[in-house]
Amino acid sequence: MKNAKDILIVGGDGFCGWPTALHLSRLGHNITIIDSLVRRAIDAKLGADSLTPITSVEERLAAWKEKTGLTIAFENIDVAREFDQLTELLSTIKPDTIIHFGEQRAASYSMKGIGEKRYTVDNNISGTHSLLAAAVELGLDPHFVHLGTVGVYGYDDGGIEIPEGYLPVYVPSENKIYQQDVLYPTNPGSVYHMTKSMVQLLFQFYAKNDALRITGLHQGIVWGTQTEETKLDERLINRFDYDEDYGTVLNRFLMQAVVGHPLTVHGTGGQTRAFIHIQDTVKCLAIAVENPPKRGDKVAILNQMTETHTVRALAKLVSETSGAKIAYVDNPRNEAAENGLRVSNKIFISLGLEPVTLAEGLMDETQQIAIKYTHRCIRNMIPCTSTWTDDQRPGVVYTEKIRAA
Ligand code: NAD
Ligand code: USQ
Repeated sequence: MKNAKDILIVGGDGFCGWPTALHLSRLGHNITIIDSLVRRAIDAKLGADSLTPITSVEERLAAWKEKTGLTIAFENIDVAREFDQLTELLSTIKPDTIIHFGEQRAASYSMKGIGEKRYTVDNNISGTHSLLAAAVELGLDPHFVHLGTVGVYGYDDGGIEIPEGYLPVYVPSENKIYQQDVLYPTNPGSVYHMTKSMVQLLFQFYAKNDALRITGLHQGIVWGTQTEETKLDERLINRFDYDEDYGTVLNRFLMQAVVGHPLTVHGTGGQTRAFIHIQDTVKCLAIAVENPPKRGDKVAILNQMTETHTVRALAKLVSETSGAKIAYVDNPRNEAAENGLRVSNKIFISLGLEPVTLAEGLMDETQQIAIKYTHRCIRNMIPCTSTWTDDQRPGVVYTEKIRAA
C-alpha cells in the first residue's frame, strides 16, 4: 500500500482495539498490538466472560493470517508498569501512529471499591503518561491517537450543542470583548470518567512543550459486536460484554431481551447518552489516522459519536421489537435522572464518515449474535449491584416494577 504506516495499537485485544487492528491491517498498514491481557484477567476474577467465545490472541492472529495472508504482531506489555519493555519496543518499531485503547474503561468497575478506584487511576494516568513521555524521550514523532469519552463533558448540554473539545469564551473588558477557546470544562461522573478528564491535561502539555501531534477522540457508548473483518471467521469474533461492570446499556438490553431478562432501566431512563456502532468506530479510527494535526498544533479533539438517545427510548425500541418487558430498577449510579444532550460530530462528518444508525437494522444483527450464544450467558452477572455512594441502591429487578412497554 502507498502510504502504509507502522501503527502501534495499545489495547488491541479489546472490544474496540481488536476490530480496529483488523480494519487497519486490511487497509494495508503494518500493525503491532500491545496488550497486557488484563481485561481477560479481570473477567476471570469477576467470574464474567464475553457472551461471544473470543479465542486466545495467538489463535486470533493465526486465523487472521490464514484468512487474509496479513500478519499482525503482538507484544504482551503493561504500558503502565513495564516502561523498559515499552521503550525497547518503541525504539525498534518507531511507529508513525500510536493508537491508545489500553485503559480500564468501565465506569461501574471504577466505582466498585477502593481497589478498583486506585487501579483505574494508576493504570489510566500512568499508562497514558508513559506512552507520551517515552515517545519524547526517544526523539520519536508519532501521531498519538487517544480514545477519550463524551462523558468528560458531563451529559447535560445546558441547551447548547456540545462542541468538539473547545469552548469559545468571551470576556468583556473596558472597551473590548476578548475571545479565547478553552478546553471544555470537564464534569466527570465516575472515577473512570475522571481519568479521561485528567489525561486531557497531559495531552495539552505534551502538544505545547514537545510539539507532539495528538488527536483526542471523545467517543460515545459503543454498541454492536461484529465488523466487516471480524465476520470473516468465527475465530475472529469480537467481544460482547453484558455483565454489570463492562456491559454497556444497549448491548445489555439486546442480550437481556434474548435471554428473557427484563430490560434493566436505571431510574426513570431519562439519561440521554451518545452512541456509535462498532463498525463506525473502526471507520473513525481509519479517518483519524489519515488526518493528523501538524507539529505545534493544539490537540485535535473530535467527538466520535453518531446519535443520542435516552435509555428509556432504547428500552422501548428493544421491547417493541422483541416483546421483552421493561423493569424500572433503582439507579445504582449517582447521576442526573434526566438530561438533554446534543453533541457536535461535524469534524468526522466533514471528513467523510457516513454513520450507521440504530434505524438501519444492525440491532437485529447484534441480537442474532446474542441468540446464537445465549447458552453462554451467566445470568447472575446481569444486575448492576455496585453503587456509586452509600445513598444509591443496586439495580435489581423487583417483579412489581416490571411492566410491558
Ligand atoms: P476493553 O476493556 O475491551 O479493551 C481495553 C484493552 O486494553 C484490553 O484488552 C486490556 O487488556 C488492555 N489494557 C488495559 N490496560 C492496559 C495496560 N496498562 N497495558 C496494556 N494493555 C492494557 O475496552 P474497549 O471497550 O475496547 O475500550 C477501548 C478504549 O475506548 C478505552 O480507552 C475506553 O475508555 C474507550 N471507549 C470505549 C467505549 C465503549 O463503549 N466500549 C466508549 C467510549 C470510549
Ligand atoms: N444503564 C441502565 N441500565 C443498565 C446499564 C446502564 O439504565 O442495565 C444506564 C446507566 O445508568 C447510564 C447509561 O445507561 O445512565 C449508560 O451506561 P453504560 O454502562 O452503557 O455506559 P457508561 O458507563 O457511560 O460507559 C460506557 C463505556 C465507557 C465509555 C462511555 C461513553 O463503558 O468506556 O467511555 O460509555 S459515554 O457514556 O459517552 O461517556
